[in-house]
Amino acid sequence: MSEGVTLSVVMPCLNEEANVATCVKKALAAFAQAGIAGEVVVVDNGSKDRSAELAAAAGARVVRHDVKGYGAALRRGFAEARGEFILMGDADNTYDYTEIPLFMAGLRAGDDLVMGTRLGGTIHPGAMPWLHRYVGTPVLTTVLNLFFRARITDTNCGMRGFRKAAIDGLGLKCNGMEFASEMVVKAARARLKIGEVPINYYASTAGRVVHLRSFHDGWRHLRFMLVLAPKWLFLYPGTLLFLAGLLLTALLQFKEAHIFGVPLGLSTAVFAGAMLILGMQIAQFGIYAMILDSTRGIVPDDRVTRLVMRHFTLEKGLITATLILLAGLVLGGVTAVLLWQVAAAGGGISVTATKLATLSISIVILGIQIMFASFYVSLLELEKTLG
Ligand SMILES: Nc1nc2c(ncn2[C@@H]2O[C@H](COP(=O)(O)OP(=O)(O)O)[C@@H](O)[C@H]2O)c(=O)[nH]1
Ligand SMILES: [Mg+2]
Repeated sequence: MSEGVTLSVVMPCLNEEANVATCVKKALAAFAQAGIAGEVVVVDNGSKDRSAELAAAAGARVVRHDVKGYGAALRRGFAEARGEFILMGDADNTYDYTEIPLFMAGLRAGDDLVMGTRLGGTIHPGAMPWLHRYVGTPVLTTVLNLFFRARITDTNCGMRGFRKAAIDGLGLKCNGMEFASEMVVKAARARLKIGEVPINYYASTAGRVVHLRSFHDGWRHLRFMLVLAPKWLFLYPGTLLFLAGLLLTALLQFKEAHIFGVPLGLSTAVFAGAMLILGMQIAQFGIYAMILDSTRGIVPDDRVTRLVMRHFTLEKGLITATLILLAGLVLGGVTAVLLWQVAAAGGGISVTATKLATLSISIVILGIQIMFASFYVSLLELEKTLG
């Protein structure tokens, strides 16, 4: 890239006067030892101590940024970086910058993103609180791997190397700590090549103010993964609920059907109807979200989106909806006749007729819902054709 810089080390820094100079010096030493044409960019946004001055004295280019937050600082640092590759890491001396060559090896071998892994490496005494080591990080990592098939072992690791152009294309936006998740999630969704290297993780200086707030930031990471995984948030649970509703509805048609010895009666019919409607609604949100993702073009289309995009037309949607609606109305008519007959014969509540009434109402609702959903999907698709 420009001016012959191969690697830019970007460090976000907020009140790290005890450690930032050491970090900068270690990175520069690694450049010298491995023969890397490198630069160190320290991004400070509001340190009240001498961080900026000490970082500059140690040989870093210090950039001031006025938007607060870890993600905001890093994004500014990436924009300032002149290298073809970037390595990001904390300025608290918890990461060992002499390990830079490990990341360079991965990047030179063709990885777009090389994640450090503390869990797969060595966590030195006092470096990571118990809650993060055994709960937070493993849980978030498992969710990430499940949702996005990333196959990494430490999603929260703050030391990462990447090809600048690959990450620039991801449209990263977060300002806070959840930026760490945003980067891996979007990289995995965009099917970038992600590698991993085991690293050492050390305790920082005693008494240092930690910026990460366990529950607040943990939730923000999780929230982020959920909204970027519409299949897991909406489509799978919604479909499951709908199928369970269908199964119950089928069972309800048999008089002798029992679940755990209890006969299936009117309340089960009401539950089944609710499951059908709710399941369909939740799954529909998933389809909207997936089409929206594909409209934005950062993510390769998945199978469901492709299927919808290829086969869906507003007319097909409306015809299907009308047929379902008609089926519901016919069933409703039949039910009404049945109810009149029972009433005429002086009977009380007819279980069969009430079950049918519930079912017909559910089917009518589903039909109407599919009708409006079809309009909404075609609106989203229009966005894609126009965009
Ligand atoms: N510039 C800047 N740096 C920040 C901000 N918040 C955190 N940092 C830096 O980002 C790095 C990570 O923060 P840290 O407290 O070590 O989080 P942890 O390693 O996840 O516990 C450190 O180098 C901090 O100085 C911020 O708002 N602005
Ligand atoms: Mg840290």
